[in-house]
Amino acid sequence: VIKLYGVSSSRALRPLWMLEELGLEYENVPTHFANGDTRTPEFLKLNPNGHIPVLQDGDTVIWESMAINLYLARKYGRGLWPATVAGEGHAFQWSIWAMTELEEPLITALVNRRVLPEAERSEKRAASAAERAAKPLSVLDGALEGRKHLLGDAFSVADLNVASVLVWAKPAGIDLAAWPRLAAWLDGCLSRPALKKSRR
Ligand SMILES: N[C@@H](CCC(=O)N[C@@H](CS)C(=O)NCC(=O)O)C(=O)O
Repeated sequence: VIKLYGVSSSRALRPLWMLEELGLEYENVPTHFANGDTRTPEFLKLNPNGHIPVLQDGDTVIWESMAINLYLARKYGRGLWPATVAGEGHAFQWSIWAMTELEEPLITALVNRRVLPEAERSEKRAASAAERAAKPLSVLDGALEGRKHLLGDAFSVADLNVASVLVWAKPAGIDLAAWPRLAAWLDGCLSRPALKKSRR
């Protein structure tokens, strides 16, 4: 049985979305990021980093949200996994790019506009993060020129992984109107029924 540790109000949304997309049976072990669940000796055995999400698939334990999704798509998701080695390279590229180029400015804006108690928020930090996000957002918009999805016509693990980071754009108050291709592609990704199911 597949177990996914985490809660959907966290980065665990990413593999929950993937699990729903693949129609797999799994158990969601509720593990919260803010109540000590990620510091118990049992949990630290699974992920010594003390973070959610963690996937347990039989004897295989994987942490890091993007790695979990690449693993799941490779193992179970013929339709979401690229058909060529070049496509696999691009799936890795977009997944690592989402984490290294896109995630930080988005989460900084989100935290300073939504997550922190009001007194601790900084609109200055949020606005500067939103400015930093413009560069990767332009790159993504450019990559979508002439194609429906990141790897071509079909929705794939690359789209899911990048869109699962960009779910933060709206709550972070980042206006995507300047990047119409990106905005349309993101709307398509975020309206997938599997994402709705993963948000419990
Ligand atoms: N790069 C990791 C980050 C994981 C992470 O920071 N998770 C947060 C929740 S979104 C967490 O577990 N925080 C609680 C803690 O560190 O104890 C991933 O994408 O999986």
